[in-house]
Amino acid sequence: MAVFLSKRLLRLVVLVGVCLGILAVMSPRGGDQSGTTQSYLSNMMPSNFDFSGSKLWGSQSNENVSEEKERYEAEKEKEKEQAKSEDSKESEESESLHKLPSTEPYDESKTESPSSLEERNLVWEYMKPSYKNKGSRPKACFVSLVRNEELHNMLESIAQVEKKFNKKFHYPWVFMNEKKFTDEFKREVSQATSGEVEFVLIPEEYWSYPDYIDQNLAADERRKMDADGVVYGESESYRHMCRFQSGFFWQQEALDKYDWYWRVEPGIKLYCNINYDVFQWMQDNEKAYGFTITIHEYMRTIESLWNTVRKWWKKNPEYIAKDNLLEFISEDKGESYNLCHFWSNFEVANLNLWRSPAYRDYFKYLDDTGNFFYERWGDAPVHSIAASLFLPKDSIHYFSDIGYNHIPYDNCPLDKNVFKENECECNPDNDFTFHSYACGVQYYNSQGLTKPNGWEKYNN
Ligand SMILES: Nc1nc2c(ncn2[C@@H]2O[C@H](COP(=O)(O)OP(=O)(O)OP(=O)(O)O)[C@@H](O)[C@H]2O)c(=O)[nH]1
Ligand SMILES: [Mg+2]
Repeated sequence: MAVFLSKRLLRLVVLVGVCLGILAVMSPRGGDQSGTTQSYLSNMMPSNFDFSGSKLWGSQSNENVSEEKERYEAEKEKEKEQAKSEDSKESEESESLHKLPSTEPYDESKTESPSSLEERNLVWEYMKPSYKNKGSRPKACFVSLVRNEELHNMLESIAQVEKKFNKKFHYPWVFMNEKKFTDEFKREVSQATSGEVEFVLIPEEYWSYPDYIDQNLAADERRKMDADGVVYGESESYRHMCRFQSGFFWQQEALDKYDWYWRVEPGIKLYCNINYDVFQWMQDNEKAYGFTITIHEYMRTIESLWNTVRKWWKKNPEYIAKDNLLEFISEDKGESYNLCHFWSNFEVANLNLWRSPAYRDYFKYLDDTGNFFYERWGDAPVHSIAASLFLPKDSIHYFSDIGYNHIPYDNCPLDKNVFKENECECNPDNDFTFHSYACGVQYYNSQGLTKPNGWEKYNN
């Protein structure tokens, strides 16, 4: 019994000892127990827990709470610093020879939640419904972003388009402007067109600075670009225009009823008759983007564009088409941008390309950098990179048969039969396609097309 009692006593002593030990370990460095308990608990709380407003700490003195708040703030600062250094590591990585994700097609059998599957559908899947209209008249229009002062040049363009094409097809025309069109403008263009016309006053939200733009910084950068002699380097409106053409023209309500658009700028020329319905041909042959002229961009205007695209690409590999046209825009498998793009003053394209979740996400990602304003990103490289990455390459089409001029370059058919049949009024010697400043060579190579005989003589 005594042995039994003393054993129990011993166990009790050990137990008490252990408890005291634990208490000793937990005892406050500065003798403030409550503070320690709080800090112990704070390790278990989510780091964004708001200590100040919490009932949990209701019994704490204000001093303890503010001490803990300080510690919390310090931790938050540390986290921010870490996140920053991770970000810069990431951008270093993307600048280095880091492999981009493969261009394997998106695996639809992947078990994803329906909503994310929907959002991440391939661009082609998104565009598919518009091709169900095959064989019927396409829902199509001309689109011109234009200023009132450009009325005369706009009338010249309309006359060209009507004479060479639209007098046979009567497609409607949508004119857009961030300022109200004058009555004179409306009257004159309405008389000049053979289809319906619509005038869009662009809402301010699409033609103004987003609140995250540092306008002083933007002005500084414009001054620098101007000093460097960059075309439109100083222009604020040019930047709004490029951003609008990249991300917003296709969002204007007036275009909701259409699947197709043909962009026409003031002062362009069409050199040849176009005897077929270009929209119908695009639709019925499952094309998505058509162009006439390719060209290199000025590096100075898009210095950070490619790195931004690469970062987006890494985050969204599902959107990249397997049989894309990357080779047109990059000669080292995406490591760098070769500055090639489709000259966007002429575009015949499916609006659903820009409406797709992929393009919306891509545009937002680009726009969030502010570099439409701090640099001078053009809608031509922005569109061309997207089309080259998102579309199957056989849905991109070069209209070698459409004689076209936007000062100072010509697309003039080199094929003698096409030239004759369509009564072209241009000089093939001036054709820009295979000029070294153009990107016809890169385009033909990337599409696996045979270049016309004698193309080399243009390659100066
Ligand atoms: N409403 C409006 N349209 C504009 C403005 N700036 C340009 N545009 C239009 O946007 C399109 C592209 O502008 P352009 O000035 O031709 O740009 P660009 O083709 O790069 O340059 P250029 O070689 O000078 O023709 C044209 O259709 C212009 O009419 C603007 O401030 N307001
Ligand atoms: Mg122009």
